[in-house]
Amino acid sequence: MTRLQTTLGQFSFDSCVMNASGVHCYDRTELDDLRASKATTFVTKSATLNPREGNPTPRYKAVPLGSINSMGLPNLGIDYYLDYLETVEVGESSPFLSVTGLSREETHTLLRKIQSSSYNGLVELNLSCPNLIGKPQLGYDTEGVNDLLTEVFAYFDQPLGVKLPPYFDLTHFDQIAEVLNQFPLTFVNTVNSIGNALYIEDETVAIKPKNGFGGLGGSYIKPTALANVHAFYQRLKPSIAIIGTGGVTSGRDVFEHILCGARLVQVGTALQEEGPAIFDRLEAELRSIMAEKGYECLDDFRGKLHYL
Ligand code: HRO
Repeated sequence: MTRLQTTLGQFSFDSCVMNASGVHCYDRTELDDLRASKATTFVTKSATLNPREGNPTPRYKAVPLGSINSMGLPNLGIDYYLDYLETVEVGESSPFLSVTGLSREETHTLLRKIQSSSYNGLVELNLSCPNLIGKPQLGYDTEGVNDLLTEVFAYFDQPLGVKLPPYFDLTHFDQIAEVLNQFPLTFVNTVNSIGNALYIEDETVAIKPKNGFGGLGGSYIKPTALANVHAFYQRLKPSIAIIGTGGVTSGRDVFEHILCGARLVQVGTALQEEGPAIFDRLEAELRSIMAEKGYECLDDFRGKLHYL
């Protein structure tokens, strides 16, 4: 029997697939669905200090090879997700609470609130929302990431990771990895959507905010996601685990993320389109690939990508 168990820092998980933040994780009902599914754990929608309505609709569109979104961070506010997480036992395997501040001060307020709450599980700091009008993605500002994490780790001692935007140049991987390696991060989650893409139907954009510019997800972005997972696998110190996100629609895609070095694999667009039953299918497809290749557990092939 193949085993899909994995670990991340001090936590261990029965399987390796879960939702990506932003998909099927807005409220209690959706989070309960994930907990009832074969997803091994879940991450919440990125929370801000106050609830937000998000951008005008239509703001998400499924397209033939993926999706484009400009949701604009609709969420129910940090207190809602902290209340929800009080009902969830953080044991050997933890949920992920995703947060993002609209300013540096707000990020600190959020993290201090978490620190003084009863939630003691994993926290994902989203440094890469591409859809906030007038606000750049902090993940592209290496110095800004360094300054923020320096301030954060002066007081924050829960297991913390960062959600990064995709990078496209090897020197940019070198620069951001050098910064990240200076901190006691539990994980790096790569990638968020490819920011500010434009999808056109006939002569018109597909979504309303920002005249159609939005984050690209789904099959379009798998090669970029795999490159980012593997580039960080090659550069990060081994104590920083990698979560692979981007372009996962099949067990084969999960297999490829793990081959590139991922310890957990998240599903966004395909979960939005197929619903939480997708986790059952992904696990079954992954198990059958592993069985065919004679792999008994994820360690048998994690990070062991072959080069020519
Ligand atoms: O809410 C969004 O518009 C959004 C967020 Cl926060 C994010 O991190 N990534 C994305 O594609 N959309």
